Amino acid sequence: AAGKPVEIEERHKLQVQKMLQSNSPLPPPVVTISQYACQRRSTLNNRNKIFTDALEILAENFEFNENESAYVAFARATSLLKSLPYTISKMAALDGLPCFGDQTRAIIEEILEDGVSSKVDDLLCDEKYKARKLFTSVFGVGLKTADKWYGQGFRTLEAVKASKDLKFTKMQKAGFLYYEDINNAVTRPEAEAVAQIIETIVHNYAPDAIVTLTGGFRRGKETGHDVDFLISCPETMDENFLRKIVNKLDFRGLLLYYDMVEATFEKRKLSSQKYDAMDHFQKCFLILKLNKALVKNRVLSMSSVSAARPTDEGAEPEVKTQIKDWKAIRVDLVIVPTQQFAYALLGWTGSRQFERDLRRYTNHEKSMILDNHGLYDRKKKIFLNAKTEEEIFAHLDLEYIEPWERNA
Ligand code: DCT
Ligand code: MG
Repeated sequence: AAGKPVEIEERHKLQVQKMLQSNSPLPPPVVTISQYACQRRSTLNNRNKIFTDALEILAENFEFNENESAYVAFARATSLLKSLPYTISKMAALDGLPCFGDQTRAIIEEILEDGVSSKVDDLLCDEKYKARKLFTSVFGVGLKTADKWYGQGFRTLEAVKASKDLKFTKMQKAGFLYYEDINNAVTRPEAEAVAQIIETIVHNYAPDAIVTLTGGFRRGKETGHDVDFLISCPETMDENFLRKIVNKLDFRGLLLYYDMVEATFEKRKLSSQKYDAMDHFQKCFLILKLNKALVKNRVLSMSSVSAARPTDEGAEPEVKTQIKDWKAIRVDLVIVPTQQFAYALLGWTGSRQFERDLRRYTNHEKSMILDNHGLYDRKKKIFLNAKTEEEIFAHLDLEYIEPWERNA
């Protein structure tokens, strides 16, 4: 039956029980594995990486092709594997587990037999897939633009940049300018250095404001593609608050790019919410110039030393070495009213799959609607307040899942 955790097969159960018993002297309860990521604990210790890496690549390609049902099937199978406390070593280990269909099973079977998936190998050599990956790796380039460039015959970033016919948005220009830095994962010490800067500026204007690091770093990840912050304030915040912060960053020479998105208050379409519909909070997508000297435990590498080009053709080819002492970092700042903070924190902590399943569970199992602003009970026709994430899980009759267990 949909929604009920699927009972796993007997020998499987014994395997899981043995693992649980090693930590606890009590006999464990009957082990069931839910089809919903929000009813599983998924730490960063992924014991099935060989399978999830392959399935994730295939899932991404289905997403590119807008094959929603195949994408969902592959994303759910991937996520389930990430939650297992053991490595899949034979096909029988999948018996009784939810979230697997013929297609995902076939991939796992091939990897068990050959160590690789031929579908993945083929895809990694596929012209269109490679171009889509490459082009969407530029900040500001989405699938539509990537496909347009591919359709026009472009295959490399050099060719795109050199084209005289293409027009780029302000965002894409920044994406090309800081391409290397942005595609180099942000490390935790870098995220902490950014947090220091943001906190200092925020507290300068509002001593009571709270700056919370969220996204992947809150889930315990050591690296990320950006740094996500929620900013909330007990008092009503001045509507120019975010602008003041951005101006201050600019004044201090730390602002390389920004895109301010104003809060929208239109009536929410409660029934037709898509999982990745963004929220209505005022936010700013930034690229900051982070001084490397501010990063603790930094490793000095040769890549930070670049030769400066002579400025004009006729000049002596004087070779100067200049140390680039900063790194461009993608940062998201979101302004959140205190009453909605717990919901925003739950939404922005992720992972994407955890959020999707949390909303699906809420909708299908509880007849409620969850988004980054609140929780609506469709039967009682009321919004449910929550001060903490724990209270939201309780409203949903879910066991609390810690942020580091949400790496679904
Ligand atoms: N989010 C979401 N749906 C989206 C985009 C984001 O629910 N379509 C949520 C989940 C994660 C959070 O917002 C932050 O988004 P990202 O920064 O894209 O994800 P991340 O987990 O922080 O990944 P990374 O570590 O690469 O930054
Ligand atoms: Mg992030």
